Amino acid sequence: MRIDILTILPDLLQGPFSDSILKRAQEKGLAEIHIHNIRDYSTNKHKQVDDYQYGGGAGMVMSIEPIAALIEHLQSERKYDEIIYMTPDGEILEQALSNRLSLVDNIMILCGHYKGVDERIREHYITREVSIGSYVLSGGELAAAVLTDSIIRLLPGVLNDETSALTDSFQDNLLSPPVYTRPPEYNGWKVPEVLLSGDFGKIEKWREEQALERTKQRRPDLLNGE
Ligand code: 6GU
Repeated sequence: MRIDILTILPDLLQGPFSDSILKRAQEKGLAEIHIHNIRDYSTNKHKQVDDYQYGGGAGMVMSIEPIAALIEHLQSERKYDEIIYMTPDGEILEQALSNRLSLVDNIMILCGHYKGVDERIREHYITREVSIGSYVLSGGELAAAVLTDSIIRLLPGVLNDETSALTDSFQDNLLSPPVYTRPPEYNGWKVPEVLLSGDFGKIEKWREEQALERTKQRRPDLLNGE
């Protein structure tokens, strides 16, 4: 799997991919993440990547030329399964989308900024528009990092115990049950007896009940298939 991220703020994206699971996935050769600076494709004297919007109004718009040049440069090298635009007016990211995207080979992700990109980019290049929730971020970079993380961790071999992505919250529309580790008692606060019982049948049943109860309490929408 290869992910190319197109941004005007490449430094903002270095951190999330140089640590922990995403770093290891790249070191193991399971994922390649390439960050491209849109500004490098500006032919403008001042390396400008935005401009005033036609029709007037506050806020700059990301210009078509440098983004189109970068997209076409990448497309000349390989075929992309998806070209995703990160924008607050996109489809809200859910686990099912990450699951689907984890099965393709090449993804491009364009990070939005300012008032957004020239609409012609969306019309002619973008195959999918994604938001990570109903709130506004300063730019699409953090959202692109969230989307990338949610995809890469699903690739076979990325997590140490391959089954652990399968038991994540949301994979079966259930939240995860509570977890505990040593000590068995702290400040008088005890770990549930059943977890110390060694009876794996009982433990599994308890976890299922807890997961269901937690989902009913916190996210009943998941149970209703909403
Ligand atoms: Cl993808 N971009 C921005 N700017 N804000 C967001 C978002 C994306 N998703 C939620 N809020």
